[in-house]
Amino acid sequence: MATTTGPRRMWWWAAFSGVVSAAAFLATAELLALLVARDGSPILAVGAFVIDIVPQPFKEFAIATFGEYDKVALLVGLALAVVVAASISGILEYVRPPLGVIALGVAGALSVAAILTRAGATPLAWVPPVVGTVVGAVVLTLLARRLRAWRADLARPDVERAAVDRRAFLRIAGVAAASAVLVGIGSRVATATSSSIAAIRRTLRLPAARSTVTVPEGAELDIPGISPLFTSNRDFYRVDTALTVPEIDPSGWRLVVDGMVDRRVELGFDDLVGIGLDEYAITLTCVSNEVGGDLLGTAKWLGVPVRDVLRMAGPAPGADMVLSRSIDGFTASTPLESLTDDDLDAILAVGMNGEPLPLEHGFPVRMVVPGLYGYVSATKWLTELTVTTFAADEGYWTPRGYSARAPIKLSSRIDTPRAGTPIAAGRTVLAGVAWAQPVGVDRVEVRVDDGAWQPATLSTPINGSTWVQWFLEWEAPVGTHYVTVRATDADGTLQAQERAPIAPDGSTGWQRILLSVTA
Ligand SMILES: Nc1nc2c(c(=O)[nH]1)N[C@H]1C(S)=C(S)[C@@H](COP(=O)(O)O)O[C@H]1N2
Ligand SMILES: [Mo]
Repeated sequence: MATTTGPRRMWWWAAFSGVVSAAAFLATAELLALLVARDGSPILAVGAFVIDIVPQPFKEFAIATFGEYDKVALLVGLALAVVVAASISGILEYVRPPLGVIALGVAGALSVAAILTRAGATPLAWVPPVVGTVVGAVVLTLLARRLRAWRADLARPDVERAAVDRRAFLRIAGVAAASAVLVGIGSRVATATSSSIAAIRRTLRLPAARSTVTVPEGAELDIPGISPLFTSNRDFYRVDTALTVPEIDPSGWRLVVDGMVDRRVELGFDDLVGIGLDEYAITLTCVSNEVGGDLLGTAKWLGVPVRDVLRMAGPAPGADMVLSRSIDGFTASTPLESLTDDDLDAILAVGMNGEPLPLEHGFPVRMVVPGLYGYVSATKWLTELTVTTFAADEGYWTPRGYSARAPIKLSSRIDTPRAGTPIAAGRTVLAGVAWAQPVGVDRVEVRVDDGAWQPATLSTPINGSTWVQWFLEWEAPVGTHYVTVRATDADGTLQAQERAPIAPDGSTGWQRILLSVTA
């Protein structure tokens, strides 16, 4: 027995005791976050902090590599870092107490800082990490003490005592590890599923729309594989910096309009919807959409024009920007004129495709502005509109490598056939979507290999702020062929051919796909 438990083995146990203590720390914090302050979860606060500080190229890499799972990847990376750091603290506490406990204390202090510096931190948010640190430190001290006793027995050697101390160590470690896993996972799941806001949203009845979107004849093409004219809420892309979806009770929600205004205005949810709701069809587009990408979608948004709310406050002369703020601290800089223009329906949306906004799309209120990329206009979980100037203020993405102003660039996409899926020779329908908010698409052209540009047939547009569908019939000959698409907007501007990356203000280029046509 004594010979198989040499010093090397003890180091592994020391590292293990560090990991168990860290698990006890995090699980205790999760439990208290569930009971006392939901924003007090160290894992999520540190994750959110990392999202805000990681350099832009790394963020783009993460989105490109993990797509919708970028946040899962972040949490897995964070978990690995925790395991490494915890192992080191376990070894430190074993060889040089109380260095391990000090390391744990530093980790606790860092998570308190990450939690308290979040926008809108609640008063008791420090409780979960502080109590978690204390519990983790107790577990670490107990385990390291047992481990040293066990080592001393082996050195004497006192085989019987060694067996006793070994069993004691394993018992404490086992109980602590098992309870940490159960309590931690249980609390996390309970927190995630016990959202009372989801229930409030389900029972919320919005006032009926005064007007609904009229979909003209021929607006939707019946072609297999083409993007539907309206994107369902379930399929609608999601892009934001929120690691957990903010939970806002509409009955407590307030919108503050302040800054360079004649009078500060504050509205509750009922005040806002009481202004009168109309439905607007608008295609939302993300600046991160690559040529051919799917970070855009069209919805029927139910809401109130932003101009009606701004008019209540009376923007002062000299103002040229509205900084919209989310409860989670995200901000967007939108040109004032895009929000006051009578011909452009910039709205405060409360509904999406016939339902209250889904939680992840900004419940209860978000902005939607035709013609501007989401990051400079489409603030979700909206709480404040500050009338200001581009000279005085900037939005979340501006210091992170993106332009302060960002009109959507006109573009077009091939939905079907899909590149990489072989098709049979003969009659084929090439089809997709094109967008040029807010002026609208005038023409879509398709080229096969180096042939002539052929005009595609367009669906009837709903308005200039929504995408159109297009199709072209093609007799596909056997072989491999390139298919290229490009659009021209209603002002006569041709989609830019030159490839541009998404930063700083949106990608450009014509999408070209390679199709293999078999006999
Ligand atoms: N609060 C908040 N609102 C936000 C963002 C965000 O990170 N936080 N991202 C913006 C970006 S970059 C885009 S493209 C749109 C996406 O909206 P969606 O997730 O509903 O599709 O939301 C915008 N509003
Ligand atoms: Mo975006």
